[in-house]
Amino acid sequence: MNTYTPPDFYNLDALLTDEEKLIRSSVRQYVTENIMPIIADCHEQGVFPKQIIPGLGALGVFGSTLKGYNCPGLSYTAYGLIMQEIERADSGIRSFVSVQGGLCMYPIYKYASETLKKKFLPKMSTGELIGCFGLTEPDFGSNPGGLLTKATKDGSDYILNGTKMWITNGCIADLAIIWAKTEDGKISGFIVEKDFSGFKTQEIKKKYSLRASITSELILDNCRVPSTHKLEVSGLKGPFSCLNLARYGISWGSLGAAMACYHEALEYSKTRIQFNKPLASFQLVQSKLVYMFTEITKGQLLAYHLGKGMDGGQWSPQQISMAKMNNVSKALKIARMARDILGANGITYEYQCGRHMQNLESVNTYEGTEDIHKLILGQHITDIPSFF
Ligand code: TGC
Ligand code: FAD
Repeated sequence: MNTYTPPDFYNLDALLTDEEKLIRSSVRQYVTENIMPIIADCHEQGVFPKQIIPGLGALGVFGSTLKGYNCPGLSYTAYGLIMQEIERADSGIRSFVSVQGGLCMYPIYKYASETLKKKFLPKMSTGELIGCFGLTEPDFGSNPGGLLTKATKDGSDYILNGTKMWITNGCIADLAIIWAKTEDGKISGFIVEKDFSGFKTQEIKKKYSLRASITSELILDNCRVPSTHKLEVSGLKGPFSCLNLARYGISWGSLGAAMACYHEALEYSKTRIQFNKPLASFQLVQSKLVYMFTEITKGQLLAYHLGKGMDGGQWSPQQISMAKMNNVSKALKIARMARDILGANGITYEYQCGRHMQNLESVNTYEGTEDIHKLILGQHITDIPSFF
């Protein structure tokens, strides 16, 4: 297979800073040398490759937009490029990075005391400490406002009771950001350390998607949490403010997966001969390749422009919804098309597109399903909420 060169049809590279290009090439090199050679086996065996954590930490990918606490304070565009390069290898590895930085380090940085920031953030930036984010429950996924986990005040502590479901990194996490309702019915966040009494995790097995990522159930059974560990934010805007950064990262990450599939399908179609001609010479195959190329280019424009808007402080959650919804949904279609072009070979671990296709089914569901983002945008343009 030829060297990996992703499409840049509208010459977006010319708009990136030298620092952004350098970060992208460092992460691309790390991914090529350390993740690509092992990822198919990890996916097949259902194993998360923990050995890559220190290397990713040394690259500065955890909490990369945060300033101080050993975090590099990179631009949102640089953060997006990092996510793109990592998800080129596998959505599960990008998930690990999204959760660590966007969903765990960010709320600690924004809403925790200085003491806890100093305690957790430097070690999370290197990957010595791992976080997970518990919002979803067995009966409350798209509608987290209904969540049942309770936090009851008891002296200087809170007692947490409830169950969280589908939690990335859960079983390997040193701390969990848990969203629970206090006695006034408002949603609050708590930092739960793994050795707090009453906190247990259980890995969710037998997944056919995101197999190189750990997904867990979290059980809080009279879990005692000091009130120092309660985050300074009240209501759903607490968890949703974290989702913005993670959803933005996914809009870039999914492009990385799409680019990997496109590259694989293009190379394959040039060398696979049927009816005495390469597949790439047939009009129907070219039509599929052109669809992929066009959708990747459109997705790049969305992600790039959103990133530069965020760097300049000009963005809205609805813009992030459009980028997440569109780029993941198109990446999933691209992965399915690439799998189709590869014929029977497309279902094997010798190639990437089948694995990306399986992973992107989860990416289309988590961080707000495709339809939930449609409803967010529907409300934005009509002023009429139609969630219920
Ligand atoms: P709604 O009434 O719309 O809002 C409640 C309060 O939240 C504020 N808000 C936001 N604030 C910041 N950023 C955002 N994006 C915000 N969206 C809403 C809003 O202003 C309001 O504030 P206030 O002060 O007025 O109280 O809430 P709703 O209950 O009607 O929600 C509607 C809906 C469906 C859009 C929302 O519930 C939703 O987004 N559902 C999707 C759930 C979701 O995305 N879960 C993700 C779980 S984490 C995960 O999947 C990790 S995957 C691992 C990986 O990333 O790799
Ligand atoms: P449901 O909410 O039951 O939705 C099912 C279907 O109904 C979807 O198609 C949805 O679009 C549709 N639907 C729902 N409501 C409406 C409506 N009002 N109108 C029209 N259609 C609707 N969560 C965390 O908190 N932390 C994590 O780290 C995390 N990691 C995850 C990792 C993986 C691999 C997966 C698969 C999920 C993860 N999640 C995590 C959970 C994820 O956020 C939820 O799966 C997601 O929010 C959807 O919730 P649900 O699965 O309960 O589906």
